Amino acid sequence: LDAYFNKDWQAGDNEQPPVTLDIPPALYADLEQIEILACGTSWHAGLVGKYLLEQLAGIPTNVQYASEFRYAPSPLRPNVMMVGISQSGETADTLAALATEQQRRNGLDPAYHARLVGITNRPESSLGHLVPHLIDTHAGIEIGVAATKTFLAQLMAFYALALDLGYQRKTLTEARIEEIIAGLRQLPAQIEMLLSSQDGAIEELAHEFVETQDFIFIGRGINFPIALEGALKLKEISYIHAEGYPAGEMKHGPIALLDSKVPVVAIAMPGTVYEKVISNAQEAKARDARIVGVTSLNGKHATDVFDTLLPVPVVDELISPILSVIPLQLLAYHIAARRGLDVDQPRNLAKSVTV
Ligand code: F1P
Repeated sequence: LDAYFNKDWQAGDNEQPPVTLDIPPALYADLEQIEILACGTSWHAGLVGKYLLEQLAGIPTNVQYASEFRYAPSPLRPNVMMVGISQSGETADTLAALATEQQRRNGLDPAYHARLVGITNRPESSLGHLVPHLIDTHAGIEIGVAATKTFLAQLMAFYALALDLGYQRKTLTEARIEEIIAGLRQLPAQIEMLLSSQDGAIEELAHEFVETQDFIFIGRGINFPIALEGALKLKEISYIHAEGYPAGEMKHGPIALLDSKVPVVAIAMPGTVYEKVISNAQEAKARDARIVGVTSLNGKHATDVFDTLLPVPVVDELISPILSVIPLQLLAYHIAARRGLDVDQPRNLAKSVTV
């Protein structure tokens, strides 16, 4: 872990570690719960984080919208670690939620003291100054307003945190940690391959969706937040109405929306929930929806169900969100470009929401 994420990093094929994780062991002591606070895309990274922290480190984790939490914080509990995520490090809601939490815990029993951690690519930001402990994602600033590369980097921060906690709490074997890190190490090459092999195909595909008015994205498990993020990217930069759902929730309402005019993007990465997502995609196909599938090339039945395939390299399900989100980012980008929109400066959106 140290060799991959922090102090013992040896300069080699990369210039710096994927993230710098420098959390003192005292922050983990008697830890009972983690509260994640964020907005927008960072909130989606938090949802992936919840999955990792609960499944790998066995810590109950809540993900809260900072814009809600700041006015209605959860009841105080002891031994809670608060994790604020913000790529800009300047989002007012996230800063206010963290500051509120810090203040209301002041003067209480030490078990209730705020254990604040920030995740950002801008350690020099207000978030960097507010929190005593940072996971620096080294992602640089986002050129565009809509977060893309910093989202991948925020996910990496959660792999680092969950693996570190899982190691300390002995919920993970060393062999499993090594296996996951080996998978993470392959990501840069896999991302290069994905970008070079799929960018053109997705650009072509985007032509077919220029007039589309509604999209639905579905996913399960660790890829459910990626369905939310795919939908958000499309809203933010293409101005197309899009919703993300946990695939199993479709039958509880949203399925009524489906017809031939509403494409459904199904994130079906091979793993524990693959068959379930395929069956949800089949339900949508039976309602005449066009099905776009995000899957690895070895996904069984994929070609039967999906009208269009967005292939991603073969990857462990646990780290698949880092790859599965990329075709969705590209899709939003190319549809927006095709519509003649400014992908870097979408209307009504600010680089950092400071009010
Ligand atoms: C949060 C956020 C972004 C979104 C847009 C508005 O930003 O919701 O996710 O793309 O830029 O702000 P941050 O707290 O991660 O900087």
